[in-house]
Amino acid sequence: MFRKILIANRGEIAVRVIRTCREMGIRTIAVYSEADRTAKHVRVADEAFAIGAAPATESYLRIERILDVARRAGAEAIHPGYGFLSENPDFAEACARGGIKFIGPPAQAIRSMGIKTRAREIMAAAGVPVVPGTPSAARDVEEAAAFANKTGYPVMLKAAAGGGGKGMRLVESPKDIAGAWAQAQGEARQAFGDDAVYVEKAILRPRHVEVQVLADEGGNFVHLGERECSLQRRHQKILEETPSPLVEGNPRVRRDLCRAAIKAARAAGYANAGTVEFLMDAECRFYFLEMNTRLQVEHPVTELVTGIDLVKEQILIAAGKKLRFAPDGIRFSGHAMECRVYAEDPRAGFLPSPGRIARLALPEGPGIRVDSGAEEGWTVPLEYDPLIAKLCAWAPTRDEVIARLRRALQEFVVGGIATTLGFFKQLLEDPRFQAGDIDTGLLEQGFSMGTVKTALPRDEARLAAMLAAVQASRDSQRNASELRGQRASRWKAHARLSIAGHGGPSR
Ligand code: MV4
Repeated sequence: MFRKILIANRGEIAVRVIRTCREMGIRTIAVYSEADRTAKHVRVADEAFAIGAAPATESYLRIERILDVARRAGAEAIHPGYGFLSENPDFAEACARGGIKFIGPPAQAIRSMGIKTRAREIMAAAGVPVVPGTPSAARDVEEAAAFANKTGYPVMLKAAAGGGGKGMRLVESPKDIAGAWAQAQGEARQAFGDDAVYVEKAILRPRHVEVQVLADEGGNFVHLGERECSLQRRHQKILEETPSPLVEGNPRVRRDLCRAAIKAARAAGYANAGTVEFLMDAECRFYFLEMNTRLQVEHPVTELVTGIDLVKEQILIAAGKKLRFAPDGIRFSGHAMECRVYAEDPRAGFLPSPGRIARLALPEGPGIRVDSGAEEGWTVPLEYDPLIAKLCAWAPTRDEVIARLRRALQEFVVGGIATTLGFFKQLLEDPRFQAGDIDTGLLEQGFSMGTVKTALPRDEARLAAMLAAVQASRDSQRNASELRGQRASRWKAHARLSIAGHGGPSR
């Protein structure tokens, strides 16, 4: 077993990985940027090393500096967390070259799943259902239009190098396809340096359902059930739960979905923890969307219903241990939900509100788990994703989880900055949400938090600049491969702000 692990990340996920390492008797090495000198993850680690200036490109994304610290400090393995370098195949390879174990999948699996058309191709060949679409990128708009005419509108244009909704355009009729094609291509080029675009039939009112898998390095696989992640805003997940209310009443769908996920992981040549994302339509037909080759933000809900520490399993797998679970050996119990509590102002179109946390009282008590890298008196840096805490709850039933979360939200106090706590209080009161009616349109349609009518503060230019900077840096944590997209993010941040300024959410 490893004696020392370096955590190449910050915030709540670094703290969370450090906790498991400590339980396993493994020493932990933190790295930190200038903006994180006083951060919690630095204090709770056994050792900590400065790696550069505040921007992620100068610190958390610096492969050589991080490997240098690992060598100097004697780390045998690196846990990348999520975002930053976690899905960078070059980093995984650099670790291997440096004789340091990357706690994650083989570089080849990261690389092939990172190219969305390649991932689709692999899954289709393996018999995993994929959305009907062009097998690879369309050559030109004529080829895209030909596909659309054949399958029928609406269709979705997507960046081949993309993922996570960047460079994506819904096209409802033939007259719109030329414009949408140019937009998708332009956005893809700016965001990924690659303008390849492919076409899929659009799934209407889809749900996002994903399956957690574990694989050891000897080719054994197990699934840990599904997570419902349909509540999103601008492709950012807001609240996740397991089991999915939609899948729950449908054991055959669950069985097929989880089998498809294992088939997908096998086809990807996978090892370690991963997630297979699916789109699900109203009839519970499901289609492979992408595979996330990392530990995900929302992994705690799976931990709460299985009792399995996913980080511990990741470390055991990386150390060459065989999976400890039989294919049908996982016991699932009760229901779990996660609210991502952000330093954002829902009344100002979810504008980031970094600043000093003057007061912080975290909820506790039965069935509550809070993963946080924030502390009272600490200033949320504006350079990174402004997540303050993941508020998670477990209870025997979904209704009880909701009641528990509502209680916990009342206990949760954050003073000094705006947060999304009030937004969650309203969401959890919503009868549609309570009924499990959480298709992806809920947040964009009727459910509002005063975002529609509240005027934005006057100093638009200053706000736009701040929003753009924050958005660019949080993108770099959410998906390092999107780093090249900072210019695009800035452009989009302006676009979003102006849309919000005209009185409503953009989708
Ligand atoms: C789609 C889709 C409809 N049809 N693909 C892909 C990335 C993800 N962030 C959004 N994606 C979608 N891909 C086809 N062929 C609709 C979405 C989508 C979505 C999917 C699940 C949950 C929320 C969503 C919000 C907007 C768009």
